[in-house]
Amino acid sequence: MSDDTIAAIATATGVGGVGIVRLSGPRAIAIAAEALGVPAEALDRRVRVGWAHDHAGRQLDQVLAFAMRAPASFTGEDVAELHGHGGAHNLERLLAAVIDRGARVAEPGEFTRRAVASGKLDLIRAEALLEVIHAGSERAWRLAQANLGGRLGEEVAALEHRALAVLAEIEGAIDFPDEDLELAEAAEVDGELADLQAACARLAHGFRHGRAVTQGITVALVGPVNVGKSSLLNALVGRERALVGAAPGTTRDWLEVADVWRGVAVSLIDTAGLRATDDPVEQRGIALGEARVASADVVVVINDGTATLDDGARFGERAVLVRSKADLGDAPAGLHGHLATSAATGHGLDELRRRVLAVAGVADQEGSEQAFVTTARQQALASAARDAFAAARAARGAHRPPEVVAVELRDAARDLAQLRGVEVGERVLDEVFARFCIGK
Ligand SMILES: Nc1nc2c(ncn2[C@@H]2O[C@H](COP(=O)(O)OP(=O)(O)OP(=O)(O)O)[C@@H](O)[C@H]2O)c(=O)[nH]1
Ligand SMILES: [Mg+2]
Repeated sequence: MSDDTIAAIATATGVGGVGIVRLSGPRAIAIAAEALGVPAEALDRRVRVGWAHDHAGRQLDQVLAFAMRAPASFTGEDVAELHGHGGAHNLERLLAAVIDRGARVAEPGEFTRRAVASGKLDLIRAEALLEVIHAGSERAWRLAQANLGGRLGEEVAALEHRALAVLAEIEGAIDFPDEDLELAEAAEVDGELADLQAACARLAHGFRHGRAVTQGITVALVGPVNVGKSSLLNALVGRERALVGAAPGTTRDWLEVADVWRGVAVSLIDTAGLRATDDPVEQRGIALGEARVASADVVVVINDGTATLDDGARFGERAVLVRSKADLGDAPAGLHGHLATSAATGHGLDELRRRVLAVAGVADQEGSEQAFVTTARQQALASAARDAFAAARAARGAHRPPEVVAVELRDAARDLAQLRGVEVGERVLDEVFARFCIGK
């Protein structure tokens, strides 16, 4: 339990009907009651209307106030809330009124951090909470809510439990060296280790999906001048966003358009057509586009059959090869393997969206009970657990002493525990909660 009391505006800044100043810590309820000029008990189990006053006794705002006693609160500590009228200045004054009475301004994510510290939330659910708040698409929201509901945490806890069960078997063999594992038991242990390694590998691999769904993906359209990149962008987003022209070199800057494909946020980038040019402005436009393409998740390489062929090899697995203007006739030789599309008729656009999402790692369908990791922290620990299980299997395969296998299994179990947030260091917590806003 912390011995200081924190306070922050918990609602978004700006104009709103209602805004909330939240306090947590040992003096939370006393401070809120003092601001209202009522005894602390007056806020227990009832919502109270009253005028809040600043430290000098000046009337500030009419508020609703109520208290939640530890441990029955979000943070697990005493919590009080003042619901004032929305509006940045009004809420700043209410916040100042509780700071003057001894609370301190909360750090970003500090309320949630206290909830984790008091065991109200595990770290995975705290991370999911952040994702619920930031969810910009239906799938991001659904995935975040699933993890907030405990889906990922439960799966990880189950894997950890199984790792500890195998560890117990192995340690039995250490304690009673004469009783080597029976053949059947040994096969069971090996099978279980293979399953655990596979499950952790699946979790680690699922990060591509989790990240794409949570953070959205960027998709760049590239190709020679005049092949129809801007037309394709307009057709994909269903409105005239980029300038289209019959003359080559129409697009000179790159531009970015937000869209949503199958519930995933997509940032589409149109680029200046590639060609050799002496025009310094056009050269600069091409260079800026290339810099943006370098960080795109997926690169759609477009050709209409009249331009030099580009196999997109420099983009590796990020490339999706597309033939444009398919309405003009059959594929010229060399473009047979390319996905045929037409901005004019809409042909092939759905398939293009599907392929782009697949290249970005978005699973076609989220299995209803499948869990996904969504942060780099989670992925790193799932990978570490996978590797530790692999090392344990290798040690058994090489008939190393059970002590060696046990060391690897303990590592795997510790990685899984840390994934859930057990015994993670302050530095990791600092990093996780730095991404939160103040007041959460
Ligand atoms: N028939 C047909 N014409 C198309 C299609 N897409 C684009 N065009 C035409 O091709 C020309 C170039 O289109 P843009 O979309 O400006 O091509 P771009 O690749 O963005 O060109 P730059 O910005 O100059 O590099 C225009 O005259 C378009 O009308 C298509 O699907 N079918
Ligand atoms: Mg263009």
